[in-house]
Amino acid sequence: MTVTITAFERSPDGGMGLARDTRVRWALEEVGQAYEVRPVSFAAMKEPAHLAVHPFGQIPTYEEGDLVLFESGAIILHIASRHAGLLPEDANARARAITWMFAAINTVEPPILDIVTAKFTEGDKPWSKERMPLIADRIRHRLGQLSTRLGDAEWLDGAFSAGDLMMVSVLLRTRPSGILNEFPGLAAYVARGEARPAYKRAFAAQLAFNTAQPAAG
Ligand code: GTB
Repeated sequence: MTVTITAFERSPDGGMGLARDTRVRWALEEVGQAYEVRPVSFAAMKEPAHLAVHPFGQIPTYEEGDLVLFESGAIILHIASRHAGLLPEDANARARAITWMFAAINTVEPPILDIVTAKFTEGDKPWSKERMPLIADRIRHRLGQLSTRLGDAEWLDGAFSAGDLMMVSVLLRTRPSGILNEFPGLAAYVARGEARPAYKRAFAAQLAFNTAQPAAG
């Protein structure tokens, strides 16, 4: 069955791989599932046709026959549940891997998103500069806790799983701020994720996609 995902027609990051289609591409590459990509412009995202697929007018979405999904976490959980390779067979280990997926998007990602909002959406507000160090410290607090838990381990819980895929994807967004490099253990963990052949394929695909599209306007 053909799998189609949506991605920015042209990502604002110019192909750095930080938009959330990259994590979905990575999961599809890990399990060896071919996919097609439908580009969506910012304007088209808010049109009825796309809102029928994604109620919040965002990317990524996932279509497979009659199945239509949105939310990168749900999409990756679906991919990992349907294919071998991203979740352990053992029921308890599987539950722990899913826990790490939720930890990545519910506990680690929110303060990271705050810094993006503070910088790009609220950057012109008089209080924005004052807020920035507070948000950065909240990120440092979480990354410190995560770094302690990871310790010298290669992955968060045994073999690489969808939990690591999600956590690495979330942590990548802290790199532009420089905060990731304050935690050498986590920086090395992210580098291990990026070194996976499936990640490299996903990254290259989104880069080619973002650099091949004609410029908007
Ligand atoms: N919770 C949803 C999920 O996990 O799928 C969040 C989806 C989401 O935020 N999608 C963003 C979007 O569609 C793209 S990924 N935004 C358009 C809109 O809301 O109108 C977020 C993102 C955007 C840009 C960069 N960047 O340029 O670096 C990185 C990440």
